[in-house]
Parts: sequence; structure tokens; C-alpha cells
Amino acid sequence: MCPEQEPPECIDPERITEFLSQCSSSITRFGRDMVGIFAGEVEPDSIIYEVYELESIGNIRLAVTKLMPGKVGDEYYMTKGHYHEDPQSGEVYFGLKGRGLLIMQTKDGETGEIELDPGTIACIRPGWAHRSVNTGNEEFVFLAAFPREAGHDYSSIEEGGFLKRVVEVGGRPTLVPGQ
Ligand code: S6P
Ligand code: ZN
Repeated sequence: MCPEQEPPECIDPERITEFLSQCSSSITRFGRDMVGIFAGEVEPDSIIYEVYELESIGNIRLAVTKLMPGKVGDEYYMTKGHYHEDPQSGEVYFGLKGRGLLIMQTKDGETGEIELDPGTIACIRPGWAHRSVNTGNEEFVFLAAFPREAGHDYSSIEEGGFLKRVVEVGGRPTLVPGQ
């Protein structure tokens, strides 16, 4: 939680690093937590990302994700990715720092992606799985707002993977078919 010191409406994107330094992360994902997520072998002790849950606004949960820069082989660091268990629960992402790509898919095989730079608002529709990828050289930080009842289904992604992966080709982030 990011408690007492500042209500969420006072977060200044220019000072997001300072803000997060006053918080304790709710979740830290190390390489060892991501086995089977990357195509290559991930260094177990590397921190891949941190999630900071903020004070909820009524039934709206708020979380800031800090995704580290880095790659496993040619594949950029990314989150596990999930569907919401509640089929009616969508989500909004807001880019705060760094450069990233939000990749999405449905269980019917539709895919989509949105570049998430600072100031970009991305809408994740109900029923769409979502995973974020750090395609830059610095930390990629974004805010997520989602309903309290959303729930998180990670197992569908752990079992089926994502239809697309984001890898570096010729120095650029490139979408390639997943496996
Ligand atoms: C929650 C929202 C984010 C993610 C976070 C980590 O609905 O989408 O706060 O939880 O970016 O990703 P993941 O896939 O490990 O939950
Ligand atoms: Zn979500």
C-alpha cells in the first residue's frame, strides 16, 4: 500500500519515482516467479516487476506497475498477463514513465496492442487478456484502474501462453507469433 502520505489524486507523473520510493510494493515478481512465461531461461534472482496497490476509490482498485528494463534473450521483460475472472470487468491503463507495449487477446484468438507512452490512456475491454511489456531502456511505469470484483485468472495464460511475443529485431520491438 501507499498509505498516509498522499492520496492517489495527488500523484504527479513527474515525481512518480519519488512517490513509489515512499511506498512498499504489494507484489514483486522475480525471474523465478516467471518460469515458463518467457521463451528463454530467465535469471531467477532478477526483479522483473513490482506492483504497488494504492488506496481504492470505492469499488475501483488502483495499482501502479513498475516494469524493469531488460530482456530474456531477445524477449523484452513483461508481466505474467491475465484475464479478469469477471467477464464484465474491463480496465484502464495510464502511462506514467518510460515506454511500453500493452498486448491483448481474447479467447477467440483476436489480438490487439497499444503503445503506452507517458500520458497515454489505454482501454482494456472486458474479456480481453492483457500483458504489458517494457520496450524501452528505462523503467516502464503505468497506473491501472479496475473494478474490485474483477478477479485475476493467470492459469489460462500459464497454460496457453500469449498468441504474440514482443522481441527485439534489428534493435526494434517487434511482434512475433507466440509458441
Ligand atoms: C490488474 C492490472 C495490473 C496488473 C500488473 C501486473 O488488473 O492489470 O495492476 O496486475 O500490471 O501484471 P500481472 O499480469 O502479473 O497481474
Ligand atoms: Zn487486469
